[in-house]
Amino acid sequence: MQITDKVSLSVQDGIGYVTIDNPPVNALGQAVRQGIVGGIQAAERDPEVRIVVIRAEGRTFPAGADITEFGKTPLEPFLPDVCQTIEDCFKPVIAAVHGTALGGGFEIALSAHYRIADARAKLGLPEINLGLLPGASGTQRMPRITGAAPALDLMLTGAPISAAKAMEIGVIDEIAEGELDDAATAYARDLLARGAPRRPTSERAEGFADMAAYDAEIASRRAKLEKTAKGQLSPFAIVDCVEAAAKLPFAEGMKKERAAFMECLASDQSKGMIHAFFAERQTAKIPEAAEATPRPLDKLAVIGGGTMGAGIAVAIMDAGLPVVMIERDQESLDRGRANVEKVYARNVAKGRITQANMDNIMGRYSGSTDYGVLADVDLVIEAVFEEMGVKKAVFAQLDTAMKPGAVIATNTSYLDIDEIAASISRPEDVIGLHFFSPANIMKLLEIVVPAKVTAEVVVTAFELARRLRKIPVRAGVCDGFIGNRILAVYRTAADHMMEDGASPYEIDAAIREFGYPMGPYQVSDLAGGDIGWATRKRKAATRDPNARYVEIADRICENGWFGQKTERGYYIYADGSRDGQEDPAVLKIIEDERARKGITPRSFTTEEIQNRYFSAMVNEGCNVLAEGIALRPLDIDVTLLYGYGFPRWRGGPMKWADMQGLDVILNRIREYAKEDALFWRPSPVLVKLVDEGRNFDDLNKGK
Ligand code: 3H9
Repeated sequence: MQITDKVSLSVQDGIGYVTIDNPPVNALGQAVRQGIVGGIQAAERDPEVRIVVIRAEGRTFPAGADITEFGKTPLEPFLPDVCQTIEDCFKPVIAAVHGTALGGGFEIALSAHYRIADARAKLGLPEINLGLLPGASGTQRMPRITGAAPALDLMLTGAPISAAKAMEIGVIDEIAEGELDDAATAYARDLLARGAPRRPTSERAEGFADMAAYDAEIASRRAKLEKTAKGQLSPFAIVDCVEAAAKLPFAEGMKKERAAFMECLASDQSKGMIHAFFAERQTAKIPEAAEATPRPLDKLAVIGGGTMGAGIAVAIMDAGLPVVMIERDQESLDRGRANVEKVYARNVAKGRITQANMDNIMGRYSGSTDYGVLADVDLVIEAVFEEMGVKKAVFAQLDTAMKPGAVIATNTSYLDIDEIAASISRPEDVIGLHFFSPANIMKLLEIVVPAKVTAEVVVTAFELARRLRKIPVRAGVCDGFIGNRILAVYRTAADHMMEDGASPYEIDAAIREFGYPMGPYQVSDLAGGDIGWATRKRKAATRDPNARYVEIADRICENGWFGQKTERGYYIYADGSRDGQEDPAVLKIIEDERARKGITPRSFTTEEIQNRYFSAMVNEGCNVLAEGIALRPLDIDVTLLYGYGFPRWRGGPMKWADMQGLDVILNRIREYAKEDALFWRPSPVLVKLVDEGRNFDDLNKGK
């Protein structure tokens, strides 16, 4: 019997099967919620039904509430009420779980009286990743079964657990041997034969057996969050709700959970994170996808075994693909292999993989100093020294060595890829693959699309990103592409503030306070100041003579203070420590520079530092859009989120700007322009959007 177009009820041998069918992930939209309630009620009415099984078609048990409904007027029945209907069913209810039972899906299962899972199922409460908390009884029902620690582990990390782990902590009663549907039917028959009663989770209390341990867990999590999640709403709300589960009657706890959920849902934090969730899936949607299919990607190669080349090789091997590393001589090749082995050896030392795993993975590695071995390679990534002449020399050799149709990629972060492509006979096969260091860890991959490349090569690069489990962003050719180009501008805004009176330590603190793990001067010390110094020297001749140029960084580098690797940069790193201390000598350099330029220092509030820094970021983001370097504002958001540490709970700079109001940002920029009209030129895109009363979200939606 069809209950709604997404849910049906069928009855066989006394068992009522309520089946959810809402591809792709059985999200719990209105028609599903209404269907579950209708299905349970119909099963209650049907005298033939003695026990109910809730199951799902397709690849998964519901993966949660329908996130696309968030922000719209909520439609009844609400999910907590659906869960209550399941629990209140006067016939026993079993949830049969497969795939990824996440969020509301797991809460549906927790509201059933019994739970059986496919052995490969994953269960989790990832709402925290959306700035939310489990809002359909998860914070109240789960701790009643497991106590505080396992419940908080799930809710605060958002990471799913295996069926076996779920069984260990008591939230799954049976793991299916063989087919889940058959096992669920057998389990239902067994419960009927045993006369097993309903077992409402809201009446269970084994999780509260040791209240001293429960309270201690709550206190310790709260203390930890003070250090790790300051300023964020949902982690603290989760702990409050789990505490309430043990302190308040169930119905009261549910009210608290609902209120906290609605508060989080209304916050900018969840709007930012929900934006990020969809944005990171949107970036793979590119115009070329409609016109081409990827080329084969069976054998890959990397040119260069330095930090970047080795990291890329590891990323490839981690994806289960073979890689060939090319270096110019045996000594460099040995060093390259050692760089790769170092990554895995550390994983072995930390117990993340076994030595046997490492040996197995290293079986996918081969190295050579002879470009001839590249004859059967499908895609090569050049990761040699960042210098046009060096790159062109490598590309000339690749042109000779690679088979026709091979993709030839460069990992350059700044150089003109059109120029590199034009230097060989097949520019249509050349593309930029800009990895971020460490390349095997960082999720972002800027795919830089030069003028002559074919659509087929572009989609092949996106397919590579998918296989490497990277988040790809399509970028156009310009100095620094999306990320580094925008970085150069907001770093300059920071340097201006430093020269005008803010210390690098105040600036770093303000940016950390915004939610970044590190401030810009800490990042510079980590990356090495010499790299930026070399770039500045390279560009000195072409710099606009009217543009303000801050020389503080050059003075610091002239002392050989390049950051952590020299134990001194903007900070002092005593005895190789990574915790930098403020350096009076740096403050003196800054003071001298101000005096030399006749600048009387003034003070900056945290808010002003943040406003200037992020206004510069957003304005350059608009320029990047205007030139077609980024397809949509969301591509900029994803770049800054995954490559540059922008806090996810703020959604990315463009989403943040939308939430601030674009008119507010534009007014700030116009105000700053009174001091420096050249640097603070409002981007025409920003002006146009404000004039037309539109925002970046409209651009994302193609409006
Ligand atoms: C919640 O449950 C709140 C409750 O506690 C309380 C409520 C009152 N809704 O990721 P994929 C789309 S909060 C709507 O590419 P995969 C996704 O956008 C929710 N749409 O597949 C994509 O669309 P498109 C808690 C959703 O196999 C398509 O499905 N749950 C939802 O790589 C395929 O997705 C979560 O946070 C959704 N819930 O990964 C889980 N989920 O094709 C969120 C997915 O148009 N989901 N879509 O781009 C996931 O983590 C992954 O999607 C999943 C599958 C692991 C399930």
